[in-house]
Amino acid sequence: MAFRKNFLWGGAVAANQVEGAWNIDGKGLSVADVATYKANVDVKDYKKNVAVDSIQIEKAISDKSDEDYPKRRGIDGYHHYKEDIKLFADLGFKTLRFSIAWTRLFPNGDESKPNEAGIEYYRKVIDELHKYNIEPLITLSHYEMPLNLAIKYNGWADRKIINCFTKFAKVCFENFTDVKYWLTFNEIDSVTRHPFTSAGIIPDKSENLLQDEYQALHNQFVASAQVTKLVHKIIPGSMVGCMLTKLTTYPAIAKPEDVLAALNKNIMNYYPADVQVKGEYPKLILEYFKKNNIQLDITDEDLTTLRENTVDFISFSYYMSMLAAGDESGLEMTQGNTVVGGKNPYLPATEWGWTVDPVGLRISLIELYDRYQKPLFVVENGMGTHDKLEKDGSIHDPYRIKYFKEHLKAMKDAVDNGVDLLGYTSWAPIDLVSASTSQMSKRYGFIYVDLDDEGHGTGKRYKKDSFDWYKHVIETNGEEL
Ligand code: BGP
Repeated sequence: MAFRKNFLWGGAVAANQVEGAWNIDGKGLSVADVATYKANVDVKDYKKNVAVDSIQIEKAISDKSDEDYPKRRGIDGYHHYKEDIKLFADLGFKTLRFSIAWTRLFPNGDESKPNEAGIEYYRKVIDELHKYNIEPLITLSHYEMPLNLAIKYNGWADRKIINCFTKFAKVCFENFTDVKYWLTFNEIDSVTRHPFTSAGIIPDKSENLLQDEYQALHNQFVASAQVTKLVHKIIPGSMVGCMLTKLTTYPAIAKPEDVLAALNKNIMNYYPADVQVKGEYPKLILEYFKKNNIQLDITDEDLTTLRENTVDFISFSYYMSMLAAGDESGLEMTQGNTVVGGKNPYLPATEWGWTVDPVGLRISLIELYDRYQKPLFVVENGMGTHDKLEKDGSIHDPYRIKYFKEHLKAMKDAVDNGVDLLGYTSWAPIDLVSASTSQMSKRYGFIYVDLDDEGHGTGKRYKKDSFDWYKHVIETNGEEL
């Protein structure tokens, strides 16, 4: 069986990793603007390592330069959007997944009126995409909430943010009625892994961090359901997806204790999708809350909103898989996508330690489809590597072609198994600043951007060898990989 005829091939980026222009045209500070360069994320204490504390935030606010804050620079996509979209059109993209920086529309997040310059900017981006028949796929929240809301309310831990977000989303829907596909929260499950980046929670301000994290997640579920209702009303025919980090976990060995450990990890990974797809909390999760003394503020109205406004499709990122064991002391640990888990001896890994597991993508697709029976969308998948720009302007990246070839083959196999797949957007079609480490040298693109970790370079865009390869894949609708 082949990919559907109107399969949405494309790529995915996020505003805070691409745009730069952190203080241009009225944009306010976001949580991404205080993130510093961290090349060496410690595997042992990953969560602590990616945390941002009050002292760092204060320092960042008083620092008006972009020197220590790579996401303030991005790849200056804000000023290069026409050139970049033209390159995406040249790749044959049917869709581009990108996010709208909340702080361009509401610099502090709680103003009563939006910043018109922000709306105008995204209007131009959407028009440019439509010029090439590229369907926008917009993420409303991708690790870039207003810093002001983090400081004032401890982010999403406070349910007041639900209305701030709904107001922002409403402005997007009313101004961009020609956009059909929307995602609410990028990797919504990541709130419990990096609460500041994902939900604006400043850990040193939390009296009960675990409870704040799950409350924030709940508030995001409600906000997501609320805006789903809104967009269905404002844009008839629109489609909303939840977005999950697919962290596929295998048992280290066939020992039942290890199987149980993997099962529990997978259940925790699935539950945000359960809530958004089925419209209610799974019983096992409610039991987990009880056992861990997590007392959430969940109103009857929240439960109705969740039940009545489930998502239309399920989107997810997939990069790697991990191992779990009943007793993890014997496991070699490795890092993956904002997570640490057991290293699989049967799989190769990237320079950053993320395992490469194409079959895991097939497994994930089958599991998700079997569990939910809803259309799926792979909205992130790719491999971060060092690339070399040759003197003649070429970049030879056979490893990237190999990675994508294997993953697309696995995806095809899943479709052949009967999975209903809407599309695929690679992460990321163009080099950008890494979410976890803020490195520029961790490159994902088919398009090379001449900038280094310090932001030095011409900023010029070059096509890598993988560019023509992916273009051909799209041309043949994945028939020829
Ligand atoms: C996902 C994020 C992206 C992206 C990607 C790769 O978790 O949604 O924003 O960056 O991972 O991660 P990194 O940039 O840390 O290599």
